Amino acid sequence: MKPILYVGNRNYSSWSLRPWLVLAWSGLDFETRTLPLGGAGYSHRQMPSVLAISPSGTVPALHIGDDVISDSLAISEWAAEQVPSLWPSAPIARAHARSAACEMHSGFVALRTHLTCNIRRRTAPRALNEEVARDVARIETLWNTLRRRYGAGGPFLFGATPTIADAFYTPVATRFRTYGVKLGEEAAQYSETLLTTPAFLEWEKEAIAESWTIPESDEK
Ligand SMILES: N[C@@H](CCC(=O)N[C@@H](CS)C(=O)NCC(=O)O)C(=O)O
Repeated sequence: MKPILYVGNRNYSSWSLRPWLVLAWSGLDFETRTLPLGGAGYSHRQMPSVLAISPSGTVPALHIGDDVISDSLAISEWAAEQVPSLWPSAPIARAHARSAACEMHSGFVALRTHLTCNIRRRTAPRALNEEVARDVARIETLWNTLRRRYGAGGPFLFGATPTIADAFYTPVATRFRTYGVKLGEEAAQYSETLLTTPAFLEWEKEAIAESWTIPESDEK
């Protein structure tokens, strides 16, 4: 039986998009099942429909036979064990890629709180508070530093092939687009690369077609 990746609403669930891209890029065979988030228990990790498939109360969750892996980075690492090109091959580049993915996984709280993921939404550019502006500046610096050092061979952070680090920053690129965040030329070009991979375009198409809404997220 092929692994099943449970994801949240494609429009809103940035954590779901990350390992879904990784699995799509890996070429591994997997099935995707979508659970609408929102309503009773949501944001407290107590939604009955999510708890039924993920003991942490969160999606994404990957079912591999009877095993459940319920964290975006752990799912991505599981894929990379089978498809090592999901990380760069040189050890120091790989360490930088892991560090970039982990910085996203454990940080950028202001960006995540104030510019929530909403793939199909477009707002007028807004003033960013100091903390969000600091997150945006840090992300631009990180992207440009990695692209200049490792990206000469292609459009991704580490060159021609997308890695887990690129997957982890794709939802960030959607937030910059949604809220009209102005980027420098290099970062804008990289952001556009993330938003035009065939896998992201497939996800986006489904996000646009979804009828479930989370009104709080559409009004922020
Ligand atoms: N650290 C987890 C975070 C997962 C997460 O927060 N998922 C959200 C959806 S994007 C969720 O399931 N929320 C349900 C809830 O909070 O009730 C990961 O990386 O997978």
